[in-house]
Amino acid sequence: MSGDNSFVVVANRLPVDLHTAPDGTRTWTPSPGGLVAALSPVLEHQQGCWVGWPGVSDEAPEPFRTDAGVLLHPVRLTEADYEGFYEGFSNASLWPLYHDLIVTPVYHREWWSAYRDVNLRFALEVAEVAAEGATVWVQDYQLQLLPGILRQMRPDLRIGFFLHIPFPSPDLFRQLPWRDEIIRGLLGADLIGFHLESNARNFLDLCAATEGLTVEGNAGTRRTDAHVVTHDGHRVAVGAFPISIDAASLGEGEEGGVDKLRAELGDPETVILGVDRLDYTKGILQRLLAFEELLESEALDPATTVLMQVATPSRERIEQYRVARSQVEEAVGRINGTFGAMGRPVVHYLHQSLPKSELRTYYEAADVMLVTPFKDGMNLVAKEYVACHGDGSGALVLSEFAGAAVELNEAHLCNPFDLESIKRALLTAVQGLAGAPEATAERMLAMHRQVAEYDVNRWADAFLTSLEETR
Ligand code: GDG
Repeated sequence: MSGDNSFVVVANRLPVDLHTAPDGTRTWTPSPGGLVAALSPVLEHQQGCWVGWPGVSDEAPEPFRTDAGVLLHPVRLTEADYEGFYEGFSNASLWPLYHDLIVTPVYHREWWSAYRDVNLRFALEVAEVAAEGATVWVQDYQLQLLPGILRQMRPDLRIGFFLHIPFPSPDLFRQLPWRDEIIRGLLGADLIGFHLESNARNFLDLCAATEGLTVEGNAGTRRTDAHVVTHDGHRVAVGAFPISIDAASLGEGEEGGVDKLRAELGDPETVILGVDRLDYTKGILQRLLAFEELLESEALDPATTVLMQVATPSRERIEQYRVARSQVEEAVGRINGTFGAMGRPVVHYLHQSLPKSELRTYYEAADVMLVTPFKDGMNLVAKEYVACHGDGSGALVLSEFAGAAVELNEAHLCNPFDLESIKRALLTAVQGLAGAPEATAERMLAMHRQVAEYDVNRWADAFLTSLEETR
């Protein structure tokens, strides 16, 4: 069983959206995104293939080529698959476990069995489309069994795996009932990439403590000095490859857009911004509470300060996401009830996904960006904000627990578990804009250089070069 694609990307989600016209006509259109942008050059150059779920249960279009020649190969998932594999095991078991138990993970045997089945189905599809000796790049926590299954089916393939979320410490990981299967699944790859050296070290420590595995070397960034050797002699390289953004995909800001937005907000002196998927890992409630306390203590003035929070709808059928949403919305209501005026809220809140161009205007307009996750693999929002402030304007408040804090260490770092720490960082950032403009600009420019130099293409190149070197 083999196809004719020499480069195959596999991700839970295929980069397509289903559009239904008013007359009911349905069309599948390629959807842009950071990962697509990063991988497009290789995919297009090699006329590669992307395997994934098209985003709608119980149906899938026939495989089709994008205008640029990339083959999109859908994997059909039933509603039951979606519930057990995606909402259940991926997002109610693995997601909280890998984000250090911010909420309690739930483990169900039926979810695990759905996860195994779906990983097997993905493997069958990949085995069908991949050419002899092809390079296959598997993305993220939904597909951790795929490398192991694929290696058994197709030992000729060169398999890379990248984890987009953190990898927890061995002590936490060991609570997973199917820990051995996951480790073996991952070790089917030739190269396993994480965002940070600390994630890679967690994985290496876990392997070192697992019978039959030996670990050589230490994890490096954008290179692979570390290897895990399995009992049958298969060598798996392990490294840290911090993801970044495609500055070009942020597009151009709308001419005059910033002035228009600030006027709509009532021309405040200070605009503070948060942009997140509505996820309990992102610390949205905590930042609202910190903002509220600063208003209460009159450290911030509601007449001259506004907070804009964009919370993109996410995983809405999972109980803990519903709870997170209602807590956030209750806080927004309370803060506006206390500190707003008619027609002049102090928190502007959207529970919607905005077009990228609009998001860019928000980033440009914001004096302070608040990024306060309890745990985050990287956090691209922080990097996108920095990318929009190449003129040195603005300030970034960033959680120490976001992967991005390793590279963006000129941000105002805070501990999101400590409201006082968020308050301090936010206030320092706001006051620094007027009080220490040069130092503030220097910090932003240093971060901008970092993001401009290590963009998402560097990430993809570094990973794929390391993967080639394992041959
Ligand atoms: C996972 C990891 C890691 C948000 N709202 C809108 C919108 N967005 C875009 C942002 C950004 C992306 O979504 C979010 O990326 P993050 O990195 O911040 O967070 P996750 O979704 O949790 O991503 C994370 C990432 O994978 C990559 O490896 O960094 O740690 O959790 O690009 O701009 N985009 C549009 N409208 C919105 O309203 N168009």
